Amino acid sequence: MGNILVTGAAGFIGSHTTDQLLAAGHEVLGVDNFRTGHRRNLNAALRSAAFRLVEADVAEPGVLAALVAGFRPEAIIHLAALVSVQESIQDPALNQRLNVRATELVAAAAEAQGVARIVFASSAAIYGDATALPIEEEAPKQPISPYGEAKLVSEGILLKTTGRGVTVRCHRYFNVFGPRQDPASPYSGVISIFDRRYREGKAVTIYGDGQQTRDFISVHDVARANVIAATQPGIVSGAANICTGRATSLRDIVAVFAAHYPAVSPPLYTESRPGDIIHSLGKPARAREQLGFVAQVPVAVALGELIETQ
Ligand code: UD2
Repeated sequence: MGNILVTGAAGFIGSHTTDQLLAAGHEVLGVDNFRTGHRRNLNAALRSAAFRLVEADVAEPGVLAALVAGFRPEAIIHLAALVSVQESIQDPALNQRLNVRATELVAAAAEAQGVARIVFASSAAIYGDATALPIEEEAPKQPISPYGEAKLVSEGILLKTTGRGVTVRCHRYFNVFGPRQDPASPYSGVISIFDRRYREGKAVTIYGDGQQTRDFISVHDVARANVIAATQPGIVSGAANICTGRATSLRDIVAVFAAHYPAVSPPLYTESRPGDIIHSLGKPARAREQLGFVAQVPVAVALGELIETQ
């Protein structure tokens, strides 16, 4: 079992990835600056002797190089990021620093110190408003936000290192949901917002008619894809969608919540959000071919688990 360094370990996807790595017997060094991550997400991990957590900013020059030199990881799973599309529009310089500069430092540290693999949190946001569904990896890349642009640029930076002995996997996550996702802003993932509203006994708001669909994928599946890419022998470099290939509408989501919370008032319907897309769906074939990854948790099951989570 190897040493794996996880950046953004205290975040939503990072903490689940850390939990699965530890369960599989790996030694994990987690790095987080707690800007949007939370120590409480790592409560379970922190009880493991195989886990160490360092508070540091990976966009700060020298930080990663020192950590990699000390820990000698065989893989870096780079999940630290500015995760809000909205914030990337408001503060493009911060987006550049946290989403591009940090990636350059990951690439440089990996290359200089012989790290065998990098797994990177890319996003379906790199495709922008895709016209043909399901979205294939070869589809046009026309990101419509600084966030999507930074993820696309980062893929390029990382894939350049592959010629120099590093295997790189770029994971284009679709709509990830599950426990520990932060519902803090109106632009947080819709399921995290709905979960909080139902827990509070309040009606949710649906923008539009609720027939819009997304390729919602459980964070448990996403974490498993990360573990496979970081640890399984024989993986080749490349980028792939991490999605289910199944469309779920907001009405489908609300139906599951409503069944669990019969006392909560029905949703309020209001105008669609400007710029909102109606349908998004990924094609999952390439992740299956290149990683042997197939999403396993049905959305209704993962939603039920989220609702039951304390
Ligand atoms: C956004 C981000 C994406 C990612 C994702 C989080 C953009 C362009 N994309 O995409 O990068 O961060 O969110 O999963 O910003 N909705 C409601 N009621 C609410 C909240 C949302 O009806 O209280 C609707 C929303 O208008 C949209 C759908 O739910 O039609 C999904 O919204 P989302 O923000 O979870 O996800 P998405 O795919 O629009």
